Amino acid sequence: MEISIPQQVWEYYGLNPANYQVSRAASGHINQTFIVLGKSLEQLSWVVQRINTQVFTNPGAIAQNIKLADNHLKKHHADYLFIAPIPNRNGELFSIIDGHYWRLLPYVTNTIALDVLQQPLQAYEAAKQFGKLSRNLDGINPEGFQATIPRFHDLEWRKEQFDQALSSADEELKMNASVAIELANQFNSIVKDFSSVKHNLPIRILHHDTKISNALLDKQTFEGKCVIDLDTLMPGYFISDLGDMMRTYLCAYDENEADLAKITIREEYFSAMLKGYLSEMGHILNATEKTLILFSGKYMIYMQALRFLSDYLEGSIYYPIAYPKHNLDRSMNQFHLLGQLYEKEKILEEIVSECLN
Ligand code: GN1
Ligand code: MG
Repeated sequence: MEISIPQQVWEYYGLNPANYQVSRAASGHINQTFIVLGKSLEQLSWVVQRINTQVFTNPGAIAQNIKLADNHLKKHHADYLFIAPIPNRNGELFSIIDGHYWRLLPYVTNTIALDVLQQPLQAYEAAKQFGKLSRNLDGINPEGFQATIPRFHDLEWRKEQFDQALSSADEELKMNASVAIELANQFNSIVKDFSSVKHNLPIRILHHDTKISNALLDKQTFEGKCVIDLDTLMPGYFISDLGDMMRTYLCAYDENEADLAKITIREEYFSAMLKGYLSEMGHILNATEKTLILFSGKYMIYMQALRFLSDYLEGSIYYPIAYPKHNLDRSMNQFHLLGQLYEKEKILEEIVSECLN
């Protein structure tokens, strides 16, 4: 059923719908997002979102985390552009209408969100924005922050979920996915590596969804402006953020590309991404974290491959699909990207050393 913005949402924020032109945002798997553009120049533009509460079962945790971060940023980094939801007429970050959670966010004019990068400069600028968020939140007390999705980036758990999905999967789906299943098992050592390194990593407040389309860049100059989509702003390890950047910055095609021959890694984007990220986080990451830069990519790409594959085996109940094998193709895309990362490991490690010096 086509969802539209209910009248009460407009009322909660004192907006008149007649003054706006509403369209649906094209990207984002989970929430429903509307772009609400002011029809005249005096009118500000907005983003309206309906939260997927099957995925985010505790929206209160999202609001709480954002408030804690917002207070810290206002106090210590007053100039930082933090895209927090606008409080409604009751001062709340969510407006609950017929059991659905709605929110209003500022629309940042003259910016673009890309699905794939076309210039290394964009990789530098976007990575710098995610690095800046982590740097500005460095030192914040993680107490009071909650996991908005428990065990979200716990690779051991994602592997267990995959094993479960496999054991209860339909025979036909299993047969279709036999190559991907084989790959899932082949790369299993990444889970063991994660288990052994995680205890040595500091807990930070991180974004946890640093895919490229969550960075806003200036439309003309591509200068980084801010990051969006703060639902998973929560405690975790830095490998989540840096890894998801690798997953989405390095290839010229996104996770939906089914032609595997196109899935290759662009070293110059890796270098630009890392420089941008380290320009903010270089002095904050500790020595152990610095040894795990390339590992972060393996960890996140493998996890996303497992998540797409598990969903395929479960009948595609989590990620919306455009055709029956979509999640299988996405999973193969990610395994291929992972393979490329291993193939280029030596040269990428050289770039890491160069960037750290
Ligand atoms: C989902 O909805 P979106 O596009 O922001 C997912 C991320 C995945 C991403 C893959 C809550 O993010 O973890 O990396 O799809 N978010 C959730 O494109 O599961
Ligand atoms: Mg997201």
